[in-house]
Amino acid sequence: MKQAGSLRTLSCVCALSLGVLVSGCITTPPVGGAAYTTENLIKNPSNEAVGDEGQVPEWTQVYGDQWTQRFKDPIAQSGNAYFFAGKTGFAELRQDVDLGAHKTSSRRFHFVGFVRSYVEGDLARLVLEFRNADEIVKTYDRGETFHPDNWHRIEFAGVIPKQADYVRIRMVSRREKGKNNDGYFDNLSLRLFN
Ligand SMILES: [Ca+2]
Ligand SMILES: [Ca+2]
Repeated sequence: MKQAGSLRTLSCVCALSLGVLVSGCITTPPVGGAAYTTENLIKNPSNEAVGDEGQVPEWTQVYGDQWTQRFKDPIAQSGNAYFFAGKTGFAELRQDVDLGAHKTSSRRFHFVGFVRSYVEGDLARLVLEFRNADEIVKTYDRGETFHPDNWHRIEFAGVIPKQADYVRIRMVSRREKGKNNDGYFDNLSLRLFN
């Protein structure tokens, strides 16, 4: 779907299924009357960017070296592709988002991401860590999830800790059966607001 540039980061592909909104459209902060002060701060947030062989643009492979785009079985939550760890037992992909430029203008954050698993039992976990050079100031973590039937929305919101200089976003997947590590991720967003 082609969209004007200014709209693109604040919108996503919406779909109505049986009258129920099933997409991850994120247009307002989870606080009444508030408005976002930033666009999505995560780069390549939906794994639509094509990288060099063995690379996922903007993301660091902490565990596993087969992170890549996956396109079907299941289809993506947003766009054409999503994050897939390949034939690895345990895998982690991470991105650090600098808060420095935004700390004086934004007090709160809103994170949304989608996870899914293959039916055989592999697990997907999304973690948000507010950090500085010395320590992890605050962690948001729902633990390992198993949602084989649909994309499951994980959402965190709160006040940005004063001591935090950046946010580390971690996608962690663990294989339980088969060759592939089938904990999937898609359509991540991190926006700030007051
Ligand atoms: Ca995607
Ligand atoms: Ca598997």
